[in-house]
Amino acid sequence: MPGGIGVPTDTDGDGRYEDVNGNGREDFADVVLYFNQMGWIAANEPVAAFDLNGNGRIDFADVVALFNRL
Ligand SMILES: [Ca+2]
Ligand SMILES: [Ca+2]
Repeated sequence: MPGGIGVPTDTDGDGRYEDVNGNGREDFADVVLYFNQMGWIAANEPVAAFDLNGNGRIDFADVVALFNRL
């Protein structure tokens, strides 16, 4: 993803990519990148893989959900 380090990874095996920037762990940079690339994610990635709160779309609530995991 633009601005990322590597391929996003699923750090806990739940089928969602919490490690958005692909550096191998969940960190604040993932929250920032998710926020900055929300439109890109919605357009280019499978929604289910990045819909962290499970409401069926890529939205700001997912950024909050990601932040709350830290
Ligand atoms: Ca990360
Ligand atoms: Ca969502």
